[in-house]
Amino acid sequence: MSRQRFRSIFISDIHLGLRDCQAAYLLDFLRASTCERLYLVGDIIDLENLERRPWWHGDHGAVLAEFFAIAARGTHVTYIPGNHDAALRRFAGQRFAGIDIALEAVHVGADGRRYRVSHGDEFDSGHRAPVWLMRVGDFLQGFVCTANRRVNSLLRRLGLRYRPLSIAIKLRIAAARRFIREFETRVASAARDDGFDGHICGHIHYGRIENHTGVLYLNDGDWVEHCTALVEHMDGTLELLHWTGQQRRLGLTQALASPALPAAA
Ligand SMILES: [Mn+2]
Repeated sequence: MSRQRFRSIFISDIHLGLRDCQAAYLLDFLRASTCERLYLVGDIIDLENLERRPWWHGDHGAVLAEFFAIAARGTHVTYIPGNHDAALRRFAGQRFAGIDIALEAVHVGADGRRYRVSHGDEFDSGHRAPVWLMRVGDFLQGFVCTANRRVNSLLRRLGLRYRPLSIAIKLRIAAARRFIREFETRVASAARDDGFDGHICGHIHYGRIENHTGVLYLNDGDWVEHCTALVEHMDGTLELLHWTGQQRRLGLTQALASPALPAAA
């Protein structure tokens, strides 16, 4: 099988060690692609969950082995820990088996655009939700994941394609829409203040490419519910891919042709 070549691949929120991690789809994507630069944009291993509920699956180890194999083939691999693998942040600046650990990175696209790359939890709103509300949120998230798993195993048995349930649910909840919009705005305005052309992050499990008046907000999504990766083509075009079995372009995917943006000042 010939692999699809990308200049860069950005993936995050894989949550290895969490039952709902879609490791098999991710393995399929990694084995079908090659790239010059691979950015692991946080929440790769869910150390936080592993501490509470130790659980592991062979596919999850295979994903880690694949990352090391990719680095060994000469791809620059950068691992930017997120809040669920924050324990790895203390190794920032070090290199393990060809994988560089960093708190954030600057990616220069083939078209010369400069993107800040970070997990994104630093943009969480300062207002903390009450603990009881966070518990309800955790419960709902678990419920959506379980429902997602059941609906999709049914779809698979019927020979239909994987459908991320939670995108549909989140988009129908006004509070979720507001949360996503406010997060995006904080990320994009910080990128503008610091003179970047865009910011590439993950964290909120909602893949998206959005132009905030000349500054790009790019979220690579997750591999728990949506199975999305942000890829940079050889000409610098960025695209959000949905990968479950066969490659699909998600409804919300936008390929962004280089001339579409005004040059950043
Ligand atoms: Mn996160």
